[in-house]
Amino acid sequence: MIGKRVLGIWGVLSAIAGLGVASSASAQPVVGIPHEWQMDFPAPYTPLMVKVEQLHDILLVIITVISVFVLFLLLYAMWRFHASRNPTATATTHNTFLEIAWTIIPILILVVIAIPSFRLLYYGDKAVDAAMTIKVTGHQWYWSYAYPDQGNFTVESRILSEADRVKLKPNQPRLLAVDEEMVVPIGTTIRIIGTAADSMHGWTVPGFGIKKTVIPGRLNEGWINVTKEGYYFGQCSQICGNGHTYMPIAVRALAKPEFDKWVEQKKKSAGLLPTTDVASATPPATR
Ligand SMILES: [Cu+2]
Repeated sequence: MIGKRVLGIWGVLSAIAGLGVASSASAQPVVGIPHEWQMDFPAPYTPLMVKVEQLHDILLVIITVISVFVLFLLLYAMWRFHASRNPTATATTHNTFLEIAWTIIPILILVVIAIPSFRLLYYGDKAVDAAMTIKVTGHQWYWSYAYPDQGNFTVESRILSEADRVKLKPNQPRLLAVDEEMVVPIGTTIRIIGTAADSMHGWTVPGFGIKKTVIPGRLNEGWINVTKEGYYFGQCSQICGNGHTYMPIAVRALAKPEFDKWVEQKKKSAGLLPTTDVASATPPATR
């Protein structure tokens, strides 16, 4: 049953991939998206998410060892001190060695957990040598992305309207697809500056390991460095009002030259560049 279902999912996924290739040669694959029967984290597509998963794997080992040890103690106590095997209970109340041990050992375990946790928090906190910045602003109920290093144009990103949703393309998952994605170059350290225009929102893309609460009047920083071209999806993760469900996050990661082309096009439509390469026959009047 499950095997059949998994096969079904793979069938659908490969069909989607196939359609994506067929519809346009330059179409980006859908990469960062949850899938049915998913267990564990989404696959990591930034150095930060790789480290998040590594920390998770260490913690999983530690909590498993602790849980098995406590379970063993419980079962042993139930067996060893059962009334039939131990009819007269002792009046022991203190054991200095045990008390010191069960205080010190958990402290050491917490320190062992705290060191990589703090290291990871600071790793994700500030971008080091960022090549560019994108300012993310949460609105009720859409996102806008400003590109200050590319001429400061802004892209507004809204969920596809109900009318568009009936004819979704393969790279447009329902309730996650938007009219204009945030576009980023791959292999580039990008500083993400987040703020909000009205209420608090949460800019969260699971495949990137980023989850920034964005707050009006404040700037919060994070960074991404996407390793693979494609579409990535996330959702607002801060209850922000009745449109909270309908402000998905879609990111399109492109190779650097493709990204530069996209920037040129955006600059032109924002009036930041001349719309043609041909010099004007009538030069602007000089004072
Ligand atoms: Cu929101």
